[in-house]
Amino acid sequence: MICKKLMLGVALLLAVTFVNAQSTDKVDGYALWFSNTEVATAATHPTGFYLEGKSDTRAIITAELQDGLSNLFGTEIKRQRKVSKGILLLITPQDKLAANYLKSGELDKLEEDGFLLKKENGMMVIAANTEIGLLYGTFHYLRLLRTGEQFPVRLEERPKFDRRILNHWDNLDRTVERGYAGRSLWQWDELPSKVDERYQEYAKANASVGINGTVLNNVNANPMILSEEYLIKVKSLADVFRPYGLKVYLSINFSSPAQLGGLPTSDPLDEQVIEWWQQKVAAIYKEIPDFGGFLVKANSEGLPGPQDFGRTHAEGANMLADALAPYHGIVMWRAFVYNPTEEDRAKQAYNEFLPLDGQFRKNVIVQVKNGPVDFQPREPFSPLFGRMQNTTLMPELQVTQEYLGFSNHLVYLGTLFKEFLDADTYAKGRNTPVSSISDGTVFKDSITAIAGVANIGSDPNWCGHHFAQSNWYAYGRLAWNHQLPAHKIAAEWLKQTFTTDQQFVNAMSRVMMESREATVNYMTPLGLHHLMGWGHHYGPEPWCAVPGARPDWMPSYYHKADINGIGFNRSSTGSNATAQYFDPLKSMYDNPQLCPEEYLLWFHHLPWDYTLHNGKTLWTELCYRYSEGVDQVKVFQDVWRTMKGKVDEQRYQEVESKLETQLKEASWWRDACLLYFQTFSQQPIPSELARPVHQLEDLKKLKFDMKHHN
Ligand code: BDP
Repeated sequence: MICKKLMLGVALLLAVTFVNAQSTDKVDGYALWFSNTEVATAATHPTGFYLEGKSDTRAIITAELQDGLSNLFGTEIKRQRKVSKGILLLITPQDKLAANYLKSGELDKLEEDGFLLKKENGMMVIAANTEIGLLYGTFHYLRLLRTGEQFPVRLEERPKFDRRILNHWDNLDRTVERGYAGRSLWQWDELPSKVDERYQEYAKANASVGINGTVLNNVNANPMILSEEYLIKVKSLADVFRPYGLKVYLSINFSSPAQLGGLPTSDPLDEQVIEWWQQKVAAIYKEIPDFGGFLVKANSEGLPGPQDFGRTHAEGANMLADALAPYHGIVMWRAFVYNPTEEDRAKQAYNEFLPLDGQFRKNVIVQVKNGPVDFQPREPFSPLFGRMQNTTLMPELQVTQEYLGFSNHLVYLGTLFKEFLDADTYAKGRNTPVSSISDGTVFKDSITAIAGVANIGSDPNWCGHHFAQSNWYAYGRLAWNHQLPAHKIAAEWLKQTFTTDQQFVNAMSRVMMESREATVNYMTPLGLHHLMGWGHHYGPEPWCAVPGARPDWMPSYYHKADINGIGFNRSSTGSNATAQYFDPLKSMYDNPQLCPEEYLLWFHHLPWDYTLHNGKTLWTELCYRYSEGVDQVKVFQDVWRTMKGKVDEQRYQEVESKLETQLKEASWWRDACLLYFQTFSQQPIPSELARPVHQLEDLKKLKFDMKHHN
């Protein structure tokens, strides 16, 4: 308790530091979307706030309100001992005063995490069924103030997904797989004796956008995470996160019974193995009574799994699910599986999982990446969504920019997430988008969930690029409400992170909204994908051919460029991946004339002089798209320059320098791809477009140094 009080004290101190930092013009981004402390003049301020009782969560609410309101209104606003007119009242049905301020059944629809904001009897009221709901309501109110909105007359909010989870791909040695913001936040060597105050800031940031779960370690899991030594460390993190409503989950290695427990096998049907897991789960819950469950990557990219013992994914998942069920734990079983076979990689997860539909326990959720390949700048949605109708599915989005310029490129992913969530699957006729397939609307799943692979590290600004914070933010906001428009989230984030200056917000939200499309243009336009270098996944290497490497890890597997044309024929005359979709998508995707151009080369191999809808040939259009991508980044740079003075100097300079890198690398992508594909198309780059600034031979010699990007 003393320790918690101390931590809260530290949090308060930090909050004060943020205000000061702003005024000295040095803002390193540590304060995330709490950076902007402009005074909320437009809103009426409460005379104080009232909330009953004591608990860790109530203490957090008190500190957030006391700080937040006092900073925003420039006058001290305190917790009061009595309810009076003009006050902000926070209340749950368990509170003593509930009967006076809540009608019976008023909060029924809000479930556990929802909240109600209402104006009543001259008071502003935040009500929720749980303390965590109150905390979410508090953050929502503060967000309204920070974004210049009024307290609503009545607003009910309830999350679309029950579990809104971050997946950290963090290793126990503090390296981060596909992490570009320093080292892992988790200082395993210091835990549990030293608990860094940053963990609390992390939990706060998550709670402020409604994220309520975190998988601490990499899906390529080290069995050691389940050792007694590490479980004590995990417990200490869970204790910090609990009052923020953030549950801890772990990635497990399927062969832990053998590797950690010393058993002769990890066969999921073996009695000893079953018992080993039961005991392990019991030991976890003894330390962490609200532990969330396991995330499992099995029989994927060389990791062990049930198939090593002739068992199915369902048998493996169910064994773990049975061990977790008595404690209400869940298993998130990943569908990211593919092998170097003759079969198109994009079809494999579907082929492997669909036959298992209906065989999973109720507390198993199959976690499916948004696209059928792997987090490319653009992919169509995975056809498992909508097809697997008797299994709970959860989307896995990638917040970290593995294939989108790491933390060097400004790429707002709100638009990518939305494109996926809004994509109509046609599983039950028109208007059955991925979002309603996975949020329980269409299939009435008992648990609903969504995951985002985190982009967070030990860098002072958490995400490496100041604008990459917006992707963490947008993921959380969409996990809460996938109906929010991407531009609204961008504007919200800009206002809270920088300034509410309308010119700034308008201009920079336009940049953010265009940024992902620009990246698709300069990296992988018209449905191209997987053109990056091997291993690091950073720069362009469409020519990459590593002797002995798996063909499905090489770009040529995907672009299939030759003198006849370019693209992967996944139509009925090719791999027939189009058949995995429901009609009308199936027939649209199957026909190059009807296929949306953004997926053209995903589904078709077409001649260089194939005519597109705008009358240009495929080769010419590729040249245009690549050039447009570069031009878009130039515009982003110009717009940012006009923002000088509107934001603090430190973040201004840091973003400016990242944009310079992005521009350089956008033209690197354009030149590499166009010059390489030109060796097949044998056609000139249209004279009206900028000339390449590189030589193909020089680009091929470039060696990418990962050290500078971690
Ligand atoms: C790929 C990453 C790899 C991950 C894998 C996964 O390149 O590092 O381990 O996905 O999701 O995107 O398991």
